[in-house]
Amino acid sequence: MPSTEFTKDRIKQSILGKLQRYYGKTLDEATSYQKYYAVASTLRDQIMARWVQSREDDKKDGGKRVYYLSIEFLLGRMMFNNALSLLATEAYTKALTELEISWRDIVYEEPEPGLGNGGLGRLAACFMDSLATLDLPAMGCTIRYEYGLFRQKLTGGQQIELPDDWLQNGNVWEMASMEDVVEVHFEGQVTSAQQDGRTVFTLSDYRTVEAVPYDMPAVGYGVNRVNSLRTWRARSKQSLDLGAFSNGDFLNATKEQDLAAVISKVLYPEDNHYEGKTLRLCQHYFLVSASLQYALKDFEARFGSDWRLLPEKAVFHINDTHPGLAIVELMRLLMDEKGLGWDEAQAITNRCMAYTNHTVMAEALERWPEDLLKRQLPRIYMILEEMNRRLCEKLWDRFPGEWDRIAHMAILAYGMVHMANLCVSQSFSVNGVSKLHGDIIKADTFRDYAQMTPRKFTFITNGVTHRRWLMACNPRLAALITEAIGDKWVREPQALRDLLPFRDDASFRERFQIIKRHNKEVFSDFLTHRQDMQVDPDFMFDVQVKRLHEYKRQLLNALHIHVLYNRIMDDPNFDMPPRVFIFGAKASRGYAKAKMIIRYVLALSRLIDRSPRAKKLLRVLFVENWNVSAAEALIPAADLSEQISTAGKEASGTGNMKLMMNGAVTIGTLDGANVEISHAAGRDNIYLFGMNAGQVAAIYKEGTYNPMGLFERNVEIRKALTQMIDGTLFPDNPAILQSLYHDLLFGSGGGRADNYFVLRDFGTYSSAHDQVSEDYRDRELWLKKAVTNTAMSGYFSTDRTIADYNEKIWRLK
Ligand code: 26Q
Repeated sequence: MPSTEFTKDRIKQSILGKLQRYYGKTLDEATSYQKYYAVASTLRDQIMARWVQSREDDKKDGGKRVYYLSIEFLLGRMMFNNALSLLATEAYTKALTELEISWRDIVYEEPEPGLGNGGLGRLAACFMDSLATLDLPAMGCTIRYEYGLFRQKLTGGQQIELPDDWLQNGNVWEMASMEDVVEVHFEGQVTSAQQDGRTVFTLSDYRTVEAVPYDMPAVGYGVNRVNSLRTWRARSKQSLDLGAFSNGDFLNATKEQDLAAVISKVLYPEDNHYEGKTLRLCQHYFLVSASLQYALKDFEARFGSDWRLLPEKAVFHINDTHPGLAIVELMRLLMDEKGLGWDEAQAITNRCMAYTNHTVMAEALERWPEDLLKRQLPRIYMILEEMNRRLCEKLWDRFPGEWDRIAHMAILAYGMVHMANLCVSQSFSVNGVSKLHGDIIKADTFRDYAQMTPRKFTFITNGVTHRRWLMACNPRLAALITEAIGDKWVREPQALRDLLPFRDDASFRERFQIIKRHNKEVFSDFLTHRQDMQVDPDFMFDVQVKRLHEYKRQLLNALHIHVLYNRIMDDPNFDMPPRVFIFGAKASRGYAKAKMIIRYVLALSRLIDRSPRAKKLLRVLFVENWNVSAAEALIPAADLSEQISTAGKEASGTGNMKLMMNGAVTIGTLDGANVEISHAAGRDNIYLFGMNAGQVAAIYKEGTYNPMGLFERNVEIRKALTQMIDGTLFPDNPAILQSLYHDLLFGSGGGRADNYFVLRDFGTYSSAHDQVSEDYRDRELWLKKAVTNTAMSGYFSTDRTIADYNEKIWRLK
């Protein structure tokens, strides 16, 4: 890629030019935000030329492309990564230095697009980076939420949620494409008529929402390709109903506007949890209808109207079931708009759709009441009914008389639309996101389908982009690696393995350690800036950062901290390497138990801080408003990575990979991608504990688990749990954590006691931690483990993941 555009002097000139033209300001007069905007704009200029060229090339090329449909893209800030992809960081750093601007001053000015909840959304963002870098033609499609995931404040020992108004100062990276505006229709009535010997269905009296696309560039690293992330904004077709307006009926004059105004307003904050809200369904349909209409228009422009060619030219990837209505919408478009018959339309559709499952948790499986769908999307519902009828006929042939099995596999059953069954039955590919998860969906979640069409099922282990999660966020480690093994790993991350011999090189280990220490200091500064707190870089950083969820077991971590506190307080001779337990986690607004766990962690933090003795060895830090930027600051500083979900519940995990890449050692269960991490790093370089997925399933099935026995036998557990509710933590209101306590020992609301086996796994968890403390004292031993983890993390780059998707599923180029 030519990088001649980026001479220091030209960069300086264009930054000053932007400040003058956009704001009428000199460098001295400009605010930090204006400087940020000017710098970002100069990068955008460079991206633009490549972006246009990529589109032109793709038009001429006539190849296949993938549309990655996802209700979430958790992008994170883009300025620095775009500079990196343009190979321009060095030139920019020099230019900025001469202008007396530091990256740090302006980077924080960029609003973070938090258009996602957690793993699923962040994965989609990493995919965009690797797709472009591998030079694959792809378009990401999502919603341009006006408000992203809420901002979290921690006040009075608990979480409160504030709106994330990320667009208030505009978005330098987006470009509206007014020529691609489409209409999406809701509600209305379906009528049928005979036309040329076939039945034609039309929707009338519908409500119209316009979908306006805003594209953001996904810049390939060191290549010319720039792909688009298309974000759809909803707007009213006409701002006023003029008829109603002139009659003075102002309420109805703006009715149309109401639906339009809310569809792209806010991201639902639920992670791994399904709630059947009408607006959420409208968001899903809005996204898929707009995206598919565009895709078909693009196909027609390139290839005309031979729709049988579609599967060779386009593949639609359904990121979890949320965009699953794409299947039905494609059927509708092919039949109602393009005039195809059912059989032809379905054959094409089935060859165009691929589906990834991201969760096996029952409460996250998406199901919609049939009557809701029928009301909001009557034509879509009709097609679903017919699709289901034909599916059940086939199933009946295959499993005659097996009513239960067929109901379990059907799209419509007991008044609900089962999105997973829709996706599994109508896609040509279904994949899990780690080896273990792939096995579980085949053996359990989709067992009947897997028996019927085993070859449809596969797994592709997740990854993370090593450009954002190593090169950009940990530049010193990246430089050390390159100095040791050259820069091949940048394009071929599995070459990180060449680092392995260096674990036996004492001077390399020393430098690795110095960088880790430096990153801890940088993180402490970041924390000062962000929440006016500091953290001692001489402490071991023990990190659990992820959405707050019972299955992820932050409670197990907290309980262990509580026990450590008691050990320190009860035994004057107790000693351990000083450790700070760092949490970052948002809880969904309505998830009471998750919020209670946050209160417990914050209460422990206060309790420890009150004891001069305890706080010398033990601290608890909660990073407020956990997001991509916080992750970029903390992960390079982490020593220990907590991946402690109940086995069988975490489909993959991706934070585990980011931490491994940055030299953190994992303490974890054999769940999700931890299994593969332990194979890659080797048994000696990970701390495994707890039941495995098979044992969890067995004990669950037996139904004989009795946490009360553990409570009675284990003094440490008994003491900590008792203190949870005896006023030790909340002297003024000891009952605050009552239900947490009660759940662990007795269960609640029909749920079983300790449903996620916190007490059951406590013993082995605590022993694993004792081993961690012992090993951490042996600095050389620990560093060897850390280096090994970085060296073996290359497999977990999304460059490998995307190559696998392309080979097994998409077959682009
Ligand atoms: C569905 C319907 C209605 C409302 C909300 C939802 C919903 C929203 C978000 C369901 C699930 C999610 C998010 C799931 C998620 O993030 N799963 C994670 O995906 C990662 C990427 O594959 C995995 O690494 C994690 O293990 C998995 O938990």
